[in-house]
Amino acid sequence: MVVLAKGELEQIALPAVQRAAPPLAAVPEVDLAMAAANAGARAVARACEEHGFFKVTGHGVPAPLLARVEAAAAAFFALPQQEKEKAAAAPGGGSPFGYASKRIGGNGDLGWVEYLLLGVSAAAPLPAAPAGASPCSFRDLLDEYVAAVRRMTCAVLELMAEGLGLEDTGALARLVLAGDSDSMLRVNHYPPRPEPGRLTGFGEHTDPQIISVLRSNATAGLEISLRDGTWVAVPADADSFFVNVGDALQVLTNGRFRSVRHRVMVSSARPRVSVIFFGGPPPRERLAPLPGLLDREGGRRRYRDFTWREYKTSAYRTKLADNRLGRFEFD
Ligand code: GA4
Repeated sequence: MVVLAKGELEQIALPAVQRAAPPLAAVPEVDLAMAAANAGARAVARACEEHGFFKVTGHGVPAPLLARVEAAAAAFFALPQQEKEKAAAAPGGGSPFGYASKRIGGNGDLGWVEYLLLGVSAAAPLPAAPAGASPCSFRDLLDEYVAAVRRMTCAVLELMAEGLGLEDTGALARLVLAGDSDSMLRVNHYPPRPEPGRLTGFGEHTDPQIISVLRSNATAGLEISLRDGTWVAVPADADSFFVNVGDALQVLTNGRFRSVRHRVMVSSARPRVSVIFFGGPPPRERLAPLPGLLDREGGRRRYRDFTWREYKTSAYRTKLADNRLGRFEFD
């Protein structure tokens, strides 16, 4: 990673509180393998209402696949800067897709991170592989990973629908399985901090999509904001996945599930690598409370009607920390 130019580091919006956040005492956890027998749907719904966040164990994504992805990601980020930048120029690459370093989005946000961002819709042919030592195999590997994680994501979405009491328990999963689902994969590399202290790796934000499914190496850094605004650190866990409720799911549940504000702080001397699958709906999809939900909630809608395309266009014009749903809320 190129060292930041003098003065550039100061532009990284560091949170006012530099003290380490206390650990989240009880991370809500759902064992997918046992969910049916274990009232998993109710536990998932509770976690989504309270935190918009939970851990998934028993996920069925093979450990060797996780290890291969982690090793390939580490190898990619270890390439010379020039090689990595070629990935951004690859066909199908380029903003917002491809490789980037320190710059997050197009509106001036900076973080102590470099990353690959790829479109991974369920059916469309995938863009060309990023350049690198063995680019084709890296892209192929990521495709294999996405297929496994998408399957698991759908199982989680079905539990959410069941926990919401929906008759149609496939309603959420279908959005992510659609051939034109607007889903993405992000591979983040947070280099070790250059000097003691805490740096903002990825500033606080909510994810715009329906669901984000994250895995990281055994390095801490992820923090979430609780309902009362307190930041808590999520203990590292390289074997499990973490699920975030995104803005679109908050809207689909009329505010019942909470899109969780989160960030990544870099305080470790070890590099952190995370891989996140963002499950998004098709662009034309109208985001409105799921059928059956409103009847039970007094019939009052919290958000006006909009499509995912409309929301995404608006979200991509915002700064990372902005409240993106605000302008879609009824007074
Ligand atoms: C947050 C979730 C995903 O990482 C992402 C991010 C995107 C980007 O990095 O380009 C955004 C950010 C994310 C939210 C608001 C906009 C868009 C940066 C930014 C300032 C890929 C996404 O879809 O939205």
